[in-house]
Amino acid sequence: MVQPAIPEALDFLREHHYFLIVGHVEPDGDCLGAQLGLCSLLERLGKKALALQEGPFDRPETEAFARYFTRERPEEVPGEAVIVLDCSTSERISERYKPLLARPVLVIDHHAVGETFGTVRFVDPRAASTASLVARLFPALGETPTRREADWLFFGLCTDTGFFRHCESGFTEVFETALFLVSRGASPKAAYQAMFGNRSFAQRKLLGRLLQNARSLHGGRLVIITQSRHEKEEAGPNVRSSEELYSLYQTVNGVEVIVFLREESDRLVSVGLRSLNDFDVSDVARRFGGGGHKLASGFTFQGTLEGAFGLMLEVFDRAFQG
Ligand SMILES: [Mn+2]
Repeated sequence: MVQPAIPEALDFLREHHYFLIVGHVEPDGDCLGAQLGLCSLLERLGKKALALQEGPFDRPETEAFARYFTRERPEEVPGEAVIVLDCSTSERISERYKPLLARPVLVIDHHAVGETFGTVRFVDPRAASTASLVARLFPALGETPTRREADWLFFGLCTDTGFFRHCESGFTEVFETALFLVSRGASPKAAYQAMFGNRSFAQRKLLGRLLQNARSLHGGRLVIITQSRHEKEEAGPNVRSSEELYSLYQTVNGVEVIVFLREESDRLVSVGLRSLNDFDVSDVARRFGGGGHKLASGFTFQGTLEGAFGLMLEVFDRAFQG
């Protein structure tokens, strides 16, 4: 049995009839799967719902989702309500959709830290994914997910658990949700293929290159990987390998934190942070205006690649000595 949804969220869904469903910028599988699953549920309940997303859909596992989303928000409809998914703060919402926060807003999220925005909040940090929370809405509203809805939500759950690799003992909620979705037709095999298959040759070459760029610091506790703009351009548009990069370096003996610095322009570096255990990387990300979870977070650095590298050295010199 999946856990119950909170009554306030159910009332919000019952009361309104026209919904705009918003996620975060640079959407991942959890955000997209949760948006589509919820949109489809609301339509089946006889409501009007539109999933808004401007992408980019440039990860190999999210490309196929693009066609289900609308980019521009339509003319305002009287009484319209907004649902924000998978956003720990309103900063995670694209500028294009931020004006929508003036409407009644239901926030559905599973991040532990964040800003308390929205009219009604259905937030459970014990849930492994936002898709898990959307899954709870189905039985609570007397509905059963269709195969397609189950696939979307299962994909979200698989994304945020790294296909169950990040689940520790006691994470029974994950498997209760998985059982619920797989028994409604979700295919683990299809989800695995969608997550890890469908890579291009260029992607594999890039991965090889970035593996070479990694530096091991603090006796192997810290790994910093850099990608220059030149390497990014050489790989071609929409070629990313960051998640695989993290998972490969996570298998290295003694590693605690992995930092991936990607030069976006000569004054902008995106910083991705992953922790394996106790180190809370969301702390670091928040200090520099970013966000995320304890084990996965990120921020944008205004400056050069060398500057970002230096900053990370400074931060972790202090952190690992203290
Ligand atoms: Mn999520």
